[in-house]
Amino acid sequence: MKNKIPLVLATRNSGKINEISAMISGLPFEVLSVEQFPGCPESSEPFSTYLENAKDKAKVVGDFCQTWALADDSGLEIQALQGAPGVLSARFAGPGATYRDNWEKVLREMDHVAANQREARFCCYMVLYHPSGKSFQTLGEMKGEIATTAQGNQGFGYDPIFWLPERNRTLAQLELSEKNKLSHRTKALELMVPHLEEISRSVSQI
Ligand code: ITT
Repeated sequence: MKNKIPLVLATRNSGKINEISAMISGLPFEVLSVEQFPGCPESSEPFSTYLENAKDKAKVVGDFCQTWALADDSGLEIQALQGAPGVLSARFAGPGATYRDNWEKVLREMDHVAANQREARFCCYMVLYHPSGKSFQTLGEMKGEIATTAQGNQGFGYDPIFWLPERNRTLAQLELSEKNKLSHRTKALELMVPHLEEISRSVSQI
């Protein structure tokens, strides 16, 4: 097939863009950014579930750009905090919070929590949407623990406090290629690959 299929990443999070672009680079899709579509609206993520928010993010962008759109809504869930920050991960320390504000709040709230009760997981609900109405959804998860101090400067979001016992490091101490072998986003995208392949096959037959 000569032409690649346009696919807009429905996010303005540069960490996600770097990760997804690297993961998808082997497939016959031309990965586009919302910045290439002036005036492209953004979902306000109004829902209380990841899946509804991910669907809304993908639909808002796909309908505007009239192409396939790929979105994810993801978050950190901490057992000792009854699943918080959860769907509010991006805004845990309030509207406009920085990544640092958010992970500092987690560290403060986890201050009293014993070493053997610091389990956490990332989850990623991914939605691939086309304005014709076709859509696919997948879920990826990654288990770990909340560190007692922030370490590392790679990645984004809560990576500096997400401890991987089997690596003896936080996610922010891993290179992007290493994180991309393990992450919740990778797992969701791996499950999306058969759908992307099916789309590329059906387009190449036209
Ligand atoms: P978009 O909505 O534009 O995609 P966002 O940053 O608002 O970007 P989410 O609504 O999905 O993304 O919020 C997810 C938050 O969860 C994100 O801001 C991070 O704080 C955190 N998060 C998600 N995936 C992460 C990862 O791989 N590493 C660290 N933190 C992550």
